[in-house]
Amino acid sequence: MSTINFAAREINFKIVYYGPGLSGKTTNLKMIYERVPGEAKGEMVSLATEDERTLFFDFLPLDLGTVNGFKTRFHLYTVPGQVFYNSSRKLILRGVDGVVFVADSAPSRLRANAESLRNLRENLLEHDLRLSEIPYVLQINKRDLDDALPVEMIRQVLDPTGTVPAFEAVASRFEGVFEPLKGVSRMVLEKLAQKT
Ligand SMILES: Nc1nc2c(ncn2[C@@H]2O[C@H](COP(=O)(O)OP(=O)(O)O)[C@@H](O)[C@H]2O)c(=O)[nH]1
Ligand SMILES: [Mg+2]
Repeated sequence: MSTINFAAREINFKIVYYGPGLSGKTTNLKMIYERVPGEAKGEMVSLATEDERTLFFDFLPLDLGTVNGFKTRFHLYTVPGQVFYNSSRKLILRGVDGVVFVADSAPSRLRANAESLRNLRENLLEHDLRLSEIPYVLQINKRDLDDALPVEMIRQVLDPTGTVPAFEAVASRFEGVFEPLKGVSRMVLEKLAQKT
C-alpha cells in the first residue's frame, strides 16, 4: 500500500526484509546504507537488544528516480527474527509493498527458513494480504559457507513452484545485496503502473 505525499511530490514504498534470526537481514540494510550517497538517504534507525539483534526496525528511505514527476522513496525495514518478537514482525508488515525474504544457506537453518516463511504468510493474512499478491523476491544468503546447501534444495523448500525471483548472496561481502532490492523495487513500480 504505497502512500502519496502530494506536497512533497513523493510516492512512498515500504520494503520489508524478512527471514529467520541471523540470516543477514540487518547486514543487507547496513551494506545498502553504506553505499547510498548521503543526499539520497535518511537516518538509519536501529533498535538493538542486548545481544545486538534488531529489536524493532531499521529504516532507510532511498530515492530511486521519478514516476510521472513524483519522486519515489523506498523505506527499508528489517524484522527481528527471533520467535518471541512476533508482534513486532506483524506490526512492521503493516502497509508493506514488497518483501525480500533473506534465507540462510546453513543446513541447520533450513527448517528455520521454512518456519519463517510460514510465519510471514500467517502475519500477512492478519493484514488481509497474500504473499502471492505482493512483489516478493528471495535472497539466498551465506553462499560462502563451506557447508552451504545447494541453492536448488533451498528453492525446493521455499518456492516449490520455482516462480519467485531468487538471488544468491554473500551479504557480508556486499555480494548479491543490491540485486534483490532492485528486483523487488522494479516489481513494486510495475504494480503501481498497472493500477494507474
Ligand atoms: N558467512 C556469512 N555470514 C554472514 C553473511 N551475511 C551476514 N552474515 C553474518 O551473520 C550474522 C547475522 O547477521 P544479521 O544481519 O545480524 O542477521 P539478522 O538477524 O537477519 O538481521 C552476522 O554475524 C553477520 O555478519 C554471509 O553472507 N555469510
Ligand atoms: Mg537483524
